[in-house]
This record gives sequence, C-alpha cells and structure tokens, in this order.
Amino acid sequence: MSLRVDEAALRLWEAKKKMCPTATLTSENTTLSLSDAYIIQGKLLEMAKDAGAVPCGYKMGLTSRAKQNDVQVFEPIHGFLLSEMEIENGGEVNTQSLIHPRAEPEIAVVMRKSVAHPLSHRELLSCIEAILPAMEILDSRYKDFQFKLPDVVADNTSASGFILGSRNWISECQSIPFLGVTVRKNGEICETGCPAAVLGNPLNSLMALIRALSREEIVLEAGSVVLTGGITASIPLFKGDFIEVEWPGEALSLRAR
Ligand code: OOG
Ligand code: MG
Repeated sequence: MSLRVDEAALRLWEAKKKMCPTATLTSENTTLSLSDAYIIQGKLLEMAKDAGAVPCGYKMGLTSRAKQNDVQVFEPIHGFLLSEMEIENGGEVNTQSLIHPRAEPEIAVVMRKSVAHPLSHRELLSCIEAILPAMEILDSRYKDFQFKLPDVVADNTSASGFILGSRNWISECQSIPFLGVTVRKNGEICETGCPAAVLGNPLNSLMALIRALSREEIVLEAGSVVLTGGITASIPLFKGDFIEVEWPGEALSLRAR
C-alpha cells in the first residue's frame, strides 16, 4: 500500500497529539524515499506553524557512532526545533504527555549571523554567538522507538525538547571536542563521552547542516539554535527519573514526572 505524503504527515501529527505510537511509514511504503521523508517533515513544520508554533532552529541527528548504533540508522539527518520545545535547566517533562521519552547530551550552537552557504571553520566561528552544553529530549512517534532512515526523518528526527546551558565555550572552542560529559540517571552514571564523538567536532556537524540547508536554499538565520547531535546513546526516561548531564563548569538536569 502506498502512503501519500500528506496522509503520512497527518498520521504522525495525530500520533503525537494522541500520544499513541504508530507503525513505521516504511512498513507500509517500502519505497518511501529520503526526499519524500524530508517533504513529510516539512509538512509537519507547516502544520506546527499553522497551529501557532515558532521555529527557533535546527537539530542534527545520528552524527556519532554511539547514536547510530543506538537506533541502527547509520546516516546523519536533520530536523527543526520550535521555541515551545525549550525547557529550562532543572525543569521537568511530563511523561504522561509523551510516548516514550529519552534524553541525550549534546553541544548546541547559537548563531550570531545568518549563514546561507558553506564557510571555512574560521569564517564559521565569526558567525557563532555561543557554543553551549545541552540536553535533548527525544520522543519517537513509532512503536518501540524503532524505525528506518526515512521514518525518523519524516518524524522530525524524534525531536521533542531541549535544555540549553549558559556556559559559553566560544572562546575555548579548540578544547570542545575533548571536554568530558557524564550522564547520570537517578544518581548512577549510565553514559560518559566527549564531543569528539560527533563527527570529530560538533562544528563539523554544524557545517554539515549548513551544507544540507544551502542545497535546499534555506538560510540558517541569526539567532537560530542548532543541536549538533547526541554524543552518547540516549537514556530512556520514566516517571520519577532524574537525569543529570555534567560538563566541566556546568551541570544540566531534568526531572521526569
Ligand atoms: C533519532 C534522532 C537522533 C541525535 O542526536 O542523534 C538524534 C533518534 O535517536 O530517535 O537526535
Ligand atoms: Mg539528538
């Protein structure tokens, strides 16, 4: 059975609204292409904007080996972020309003200048306002958090929420790949890593996003937030869990209620 892109977008929209996981799109349409998947993602963005949501940036996904192994999809992808997804550091997620949330440590970038085309590393740095510790909250709309590449792209790369820290590493950016991060769930260490896991340097992930957007003639606007991708495998979140992501100089935390 073939599934039209607008039907697919509506199905994903409803799954999120009803907090009820859906079958993967590729289980019904085995030939669903990556470009169709990005069209479906674009439709979800339009639907969100029509419902009053405000886009605030982008996220890269599957940019580390740990994340690729985690979901068995081996290609970097990108999705969009909305202002309403931002959670304050120390804040909460309500597990009752999510399907099967997970959390992961990331590096985020905030743009100071708009970028329309790929740049050198040096030029790129002059366009960045801040490089911050971050935590992403994922929530796949698919059963058992399992999907193929076109499914996860269509599902806006499982984007659900994010926390930004306030420690700006822009003036120490050479050392960012080698900063250590520890993830604790309910006080126990469950993951450790460093940002070099993300394509060698999270700024390479930002560059990959800029390349992908420029092919679609999309400008990465000044003020945009970019999540560069999970550094470690993601951690499933259940009611009562307390997640801490600890970096040199700043800790981020989230409670699942
Ligand atoms: C796909 C989204 C990947 C990342 O940082 O790698 C992602 C998923 O794991 O559900 O956000
Ligand atoms: Mg992520």
